[in-house]
Amino acid sequence: MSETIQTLLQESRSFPPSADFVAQANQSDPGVYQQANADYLAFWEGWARQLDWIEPWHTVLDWSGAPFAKWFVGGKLNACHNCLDRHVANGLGGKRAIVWEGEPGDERTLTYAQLLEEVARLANALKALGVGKGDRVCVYLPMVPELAMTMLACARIGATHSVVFGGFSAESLYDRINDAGAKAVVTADGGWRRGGIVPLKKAVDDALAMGCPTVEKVLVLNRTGDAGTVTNGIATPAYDRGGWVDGRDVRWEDLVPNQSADCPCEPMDSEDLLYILYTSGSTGKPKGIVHTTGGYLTGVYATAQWVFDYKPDDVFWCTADCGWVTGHSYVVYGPLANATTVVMYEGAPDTPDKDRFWRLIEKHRITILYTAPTAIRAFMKWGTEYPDRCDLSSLRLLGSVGEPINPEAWMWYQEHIGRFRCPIVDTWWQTETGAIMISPLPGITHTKPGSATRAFPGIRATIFNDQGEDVSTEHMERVDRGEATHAVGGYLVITQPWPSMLRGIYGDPERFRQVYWSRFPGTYFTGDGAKLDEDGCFWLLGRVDDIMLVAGHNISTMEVESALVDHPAVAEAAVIGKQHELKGQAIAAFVIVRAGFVASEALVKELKDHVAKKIGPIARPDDVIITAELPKTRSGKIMRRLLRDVAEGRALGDTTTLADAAVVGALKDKYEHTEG
Ligand code: 6R9
Repeated sequence: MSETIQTLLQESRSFPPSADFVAQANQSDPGVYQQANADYLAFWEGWARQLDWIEPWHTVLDWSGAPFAKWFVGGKLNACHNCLDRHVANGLGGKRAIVWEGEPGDERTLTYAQLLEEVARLANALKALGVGKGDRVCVYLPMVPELAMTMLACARIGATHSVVFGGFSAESLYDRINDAGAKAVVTADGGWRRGGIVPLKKAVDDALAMGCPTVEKVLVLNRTGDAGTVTNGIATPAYDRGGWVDGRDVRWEDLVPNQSADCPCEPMDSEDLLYILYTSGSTGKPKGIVHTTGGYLTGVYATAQWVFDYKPDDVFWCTADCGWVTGHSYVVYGPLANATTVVMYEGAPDTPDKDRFWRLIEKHRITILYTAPTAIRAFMKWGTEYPDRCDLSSLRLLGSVGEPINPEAWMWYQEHIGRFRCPIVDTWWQTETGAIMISPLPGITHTKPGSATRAFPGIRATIFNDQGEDVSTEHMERVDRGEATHAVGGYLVITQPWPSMLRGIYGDPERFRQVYWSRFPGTYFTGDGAKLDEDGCFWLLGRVDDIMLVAGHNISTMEVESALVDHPAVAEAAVIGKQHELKGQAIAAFVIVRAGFVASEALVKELKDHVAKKIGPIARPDDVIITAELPKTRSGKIMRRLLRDVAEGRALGDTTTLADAAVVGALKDKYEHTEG
């Protein structure tokens, strides 16, 4: 990777925080990095002390069983208590906890006191279904308040939740239910998406029909409930039709409202399981990532407070679904542990129109928006008229997560959404890390379009070469002497434990060691490539599997994509390396053009030339395919593996995690007709 081409680093724009932002920031002292890293255990202990503990810990970190960490050993606490009860006890019962909007436009607001009451009833309902401490509960719900409630109710009684994204198929659900050995499933009749109903209960029925012997009960929320059929004067809601199994299936409205609102929190060991979350992983069997209670809560609490700079009046909207880790850490646990008001939205960003996000911001006076580059690029493609017609003046901070954000998208976000008033925090982290690891602190960091900048205080991230040598130390010494002229690149690794780190892969300790700890023994391998620039800022390059070797040069797919998106005609690009007899790999690019541009041979040539000019002739793509859609996982990550299958003329691999399976078939046809 040492030869990696330096294009991204032609990006030299840098934006210091405004004096006004600094003056009010939760953290504005640049010395915090040095202080935290001088004694990282004391730093994290300071954060943990800000939570309520039933019993204190005796040891901050036990790393003797590495790579299986234990944090705040001996401590006891309850995550739900820390997200709800303690705020109500502190006089915040009347503060809004969740402001929710359904796709059809229905709304619901829950104060901290109301949310606590609902969660306590639901916790008692789960108990009535036989769920107790240590049991696993599979949660398969749309983005409705009941989803957050179910997570918190599980935490309250010490059950482990395993949320499965509502867009996943019955088959994915079946795999996840059985891997976790779930005792109960919480679902809904359906959820709203682009004006239609996603049939969730039906998928649960299909999954259970394939054989899920551990499941005893299914709790079913009536979300979309049309009137259904009426037989002999008795109405049967739509969600009861077919598939309903008496004794197994229980209607939410029959059980939950009758429960007592008094349900004490189960005292949990700091290392007791809080949840399992299956990674979207684009290859292989899904991994059940395990998170425990004390360290996880400490990590999300701390990062949310400093990265998002919460103030008592903030209205925070993280657009992620709770089916992803971003929804766990920054819709539910991080903001609620900080007593923040969170916005939840059920549906699509273009329903009823392409301004839905901006209408939500305008209506709820949202102050902090946290979304993904894939969404930002869609907004760029749709055009600025949609945000331009809305009042976005309530916004004061913007965040990005999920993929590298290319400089063009970053600048667009800053100009058209932040209107040059809002710092942007590009946050790098993973399901496995539990909390944000690399990100600006908005009151300190000079942000750069495309760079996630620095590791959070108390986190040690660095770059290793193929031999496992740390290439950053010497580089940073050169930086200090003012001698560093270019960046160093390699594998992003984390060299010391952190509180919210995964505690393993559920039921598979060997795979855990092998996937994360064997490439560089003793060090956590992220699987991502990165560069460190002459200011010590990280530039993420995507998964190392996505780095191409073209005629002896390492070129990251992300760099070529960035160069393409820099062209005015390009809205989105996905780049892969395909096998090539002479070069090893040749570059193929799949490109979506912006509204107003037409696909033509001249444009294809222009794009190839553009990349060659921006990066160098070596990076000139052999193929540029103009397409209407790209194959993505449901969390918006491009599935390059499938594009490689297309470009290399193979039969298509596993497409079950695709958001829209038809996309690849169409691309394959198109590729075979336009190749060359
Ligand atoms: C939080 C989340 C993790 C992978 C990660 C990396 C990519 C996430 C990023 C980013 C560049 C960022 N990724 N954030 N790449 N810049 N700000 O997305 O978790 O779904 O587990 O994905 O996503 O490749 O390794 P997860």
